[in-house]
Amino acid sequence: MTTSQPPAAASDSPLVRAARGLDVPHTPVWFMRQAGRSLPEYRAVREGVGMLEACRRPDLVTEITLQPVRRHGVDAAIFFSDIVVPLAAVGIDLDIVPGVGPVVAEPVRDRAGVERIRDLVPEDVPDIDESVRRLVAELGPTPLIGFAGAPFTLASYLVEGGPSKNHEHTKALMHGDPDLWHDLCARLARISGAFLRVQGEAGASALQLFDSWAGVLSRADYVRFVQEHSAAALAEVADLGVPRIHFGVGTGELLTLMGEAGADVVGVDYRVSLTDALERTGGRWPLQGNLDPALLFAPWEALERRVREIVEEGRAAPGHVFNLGHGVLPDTDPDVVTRVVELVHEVSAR
Ligand code: 1CP
Repeated sequence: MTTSQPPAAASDSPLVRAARGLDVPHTPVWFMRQAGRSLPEYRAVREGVGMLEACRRPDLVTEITLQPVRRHGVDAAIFFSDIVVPLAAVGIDLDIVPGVGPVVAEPVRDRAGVERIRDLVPEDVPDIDESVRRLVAELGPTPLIGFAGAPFTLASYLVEGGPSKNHEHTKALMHGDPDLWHDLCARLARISGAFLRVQGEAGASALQLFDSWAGVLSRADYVRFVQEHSAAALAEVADLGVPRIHFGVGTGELLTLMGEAGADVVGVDYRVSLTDALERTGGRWPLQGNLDPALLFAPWEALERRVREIVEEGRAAPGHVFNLGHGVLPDTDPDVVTRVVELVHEVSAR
């Protein structure tokens, strides 16, 4: 597979410029989970097609990724896939169960389980390469954001066997057998890095590492057990020269550590204001965030006030990409999402 550069216009888009700390015509905005159940056109396309299957079909991936761009006029597309797609691609037996999330047939809790996890090679995911190339061609000046799950969040699904509130098996393994934990995370970092690289080499304009569940860790545990592995995944794509966004939920205490893992942009969830995030990170990184997704259900006046505040707070950062603090909730009214995009563009126009 040959390496493709992102289109020049996409590399000079508001999203990429903000991520590099350059001046922008308006604050760029996109939403985590902007494709998905909140859109009737998504539900129509997904009818009768399993999630993992949908992620491996370039016709569906292309269509679903483009839907929110057409409908909302967002400043970036996020590649339609899932963090467990590369795990399935290296032969781990798992499924994405509707209403639940990823479920792993045999949770990974011992050396034999860890040793079965092999590296991802581009030949495992030719469809991902194809989907990204098609999308980059269709999107033109709109940047495509590629993504992967970070080692800790991936490890949590593998060790717990599915979604978890307390991550008890994961933390037990981490503290009980640090060598095995580091071996597991080193393998996941290579998979994650390779998955990012496939998307970057096919022309994605930015890459986001989702460490969604890292917020359950103390700073000390993050440093001792996680940071180096996320850093390894991010380092795998450093030479591509596209901005790398590093995001987690409830990671207010970890923002600087996540930046120092090698990010160009630090994602902030709604629990910490952008002003506080800026202070905590010392203005070292552009920030992405951080509207509470539940506020999309609030009366327009309340939502508008909050959007304006976030845009205003973001002006003080070296760069600001407007987003939610986490993903769009399934019952969100899509028209409200479109209105927020318009409002962000209007109030931030320079
Ligand atoms: O059948 C369906 O429609 C299932 C719902 C769904 C969707 C639409 C899942 C299952 N994944 C996705 C797509 C998805 N997953 C995207 C699409 C692109 C976009 O943002 O528009 C992305 C970026 C992801 C990444 C992902 N998957 C994360 C990180 C982001 C986050 O939300 O924190 C995580 C944690 C997952 C695991 C996962 N996959 C699906 C669900 C419901 C979950 C979460 C389960 C849990 O609570 O642990």
